[in-house]
Amino acid sequence: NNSRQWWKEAIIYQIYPRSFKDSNGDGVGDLKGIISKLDYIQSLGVTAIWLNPIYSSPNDDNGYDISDYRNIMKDFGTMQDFDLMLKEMHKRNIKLIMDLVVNHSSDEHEWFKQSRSSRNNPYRDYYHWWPAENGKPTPRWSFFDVNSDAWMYDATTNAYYLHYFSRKQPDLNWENPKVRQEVYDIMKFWINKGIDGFRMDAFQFVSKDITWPAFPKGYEKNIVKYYGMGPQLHTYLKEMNREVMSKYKVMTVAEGAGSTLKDAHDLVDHDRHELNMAFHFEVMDLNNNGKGYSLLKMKKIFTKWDSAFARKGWVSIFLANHDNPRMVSKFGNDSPQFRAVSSKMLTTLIMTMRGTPYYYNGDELGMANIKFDKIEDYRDLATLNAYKNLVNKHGDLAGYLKGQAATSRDNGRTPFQWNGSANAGFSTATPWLKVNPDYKTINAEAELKDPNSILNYFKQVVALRKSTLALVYGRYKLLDAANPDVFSYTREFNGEKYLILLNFKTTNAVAAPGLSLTHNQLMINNYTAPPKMGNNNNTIVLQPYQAVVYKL
Ligand code: TEU
Repeated sequence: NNSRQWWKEAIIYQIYPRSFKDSNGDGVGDLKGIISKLDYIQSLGVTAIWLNPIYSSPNDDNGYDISDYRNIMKDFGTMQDFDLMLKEMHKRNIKLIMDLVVNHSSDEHEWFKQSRSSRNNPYRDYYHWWPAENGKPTPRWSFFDVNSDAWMYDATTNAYYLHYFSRKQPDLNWENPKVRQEVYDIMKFWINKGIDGFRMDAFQFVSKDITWPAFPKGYEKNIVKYYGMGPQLHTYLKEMNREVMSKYKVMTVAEGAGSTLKDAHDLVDHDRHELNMAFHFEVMDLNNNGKGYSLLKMKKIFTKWDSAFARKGWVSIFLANHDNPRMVSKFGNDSPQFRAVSSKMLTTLIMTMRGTPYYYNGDELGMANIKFDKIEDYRDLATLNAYKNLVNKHGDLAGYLKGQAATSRDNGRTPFQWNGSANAGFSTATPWLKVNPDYKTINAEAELKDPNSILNYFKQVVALRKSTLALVYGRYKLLDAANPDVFSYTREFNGEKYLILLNFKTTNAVAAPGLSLTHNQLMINNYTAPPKMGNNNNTIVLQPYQAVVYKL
């Protein structure tokens, strides 16, 4: 696993384009906005960008419902803007990873319009249809549908179509070789433009058992087990690898890694010729109700995944993305007292684990959850449809809103906070989603000026990661495993060794890594004063959320 690859050494910055920077005053971020901020992104030290979907879309799910895979969404600009953006990124040695959303298309895609028009249309088999004269199809649960029903009746041809996500996101039929060829052609189209990789959206769901077996009661609580890793998934991936990845220099990362370590392994074992790496969600599943989590569990999960991939395969390391609340609110502490230190501590974790770090835009400022209290403020269809569902069922709306304030995806999607001027400098118009009112103090301009800011700390840790192969490839070893407050580990490579100590608590905590700690070089510290030694040279007293990296 020490074979050097750019995508292992990369530090990937995720941009949510809708919320990054609006250049034309319509309240929505766009490609020209991104171009105008490339110097900022370069100054962070990151080496690649993963961009959420920018293709033509009616935006039922903010671009995850694509109506034309070879065009740019009107809100975001033009293909010329794209070409310029890519050129400007490459000029700065920043690679571009695009989202590939092919489990489903938009219902406004030409394929679907054809497909739904008649039962013998040549595009009929591009999607999954169930003739209504055969009765109701086997129930399937939908992530986003108001009724949670993934089968939508369509009167035109008296049939149901399948949509795991919203009813405007019909699932493509991967059993159809023509569909797969279409996808490979789309991939080649973007590769020929010069992009460097794909993040494969919901890809673990593409292969379905089209005998539609019934699932046991409550299966939707364990959806990846039932929807993930369908019978033909690996066959399709091998075919895609043959047709596309083996012929071009392009990296691929799967969103989702199945439900077992073996599933994940099978996706990214390089001898199997499928994908390069995968995002697993076990860490993200912690605190998914906003009520807290156990550090001991987190340590176990990171350690388990690291050991499973120590010899072969590669994973992504991340604590946030556009489908989650803000990193500092979910895993740290967004109170005024601890927001900065806990953000920095979490950043240190991401940048010192083995695996490619993916860092979500705005987290370098310590952006926090907006915590809306009214349904009117939300834009995410996931929140809105679940709310409607509850209204229909006369459920507990107040309780639901309280939960969403901590967990909704919109928490992670509020506009990027550039400066203290109106709308945080994101746009001259009213933004599509409210700006977090904390922008007066939490913004890029203010933080650039403050040497102790979260932003400047982020740059420092990124620089260390970039210049330290041990932090990329080095062997990971958990120390002081039973310590409920402190996460301690070493990374070791070619005779170089680093010790990382992270306090996850709001109080002082004692780290006991079991190493002699004299004469070590302190490389990173999120406090100004060096940490205090304990009673002997084997322990260190860490302040609340303190993070330190030593070179041993
Ligand atoms: O999300 C797919 C999705 O359902 C996962 O986040 C899922 O929760 C996880 O794999 C379970 O472990 C992707 C996009 O990231 C999201 O923004 C889209 O809404 C969705 O696909 C539909 O395209």
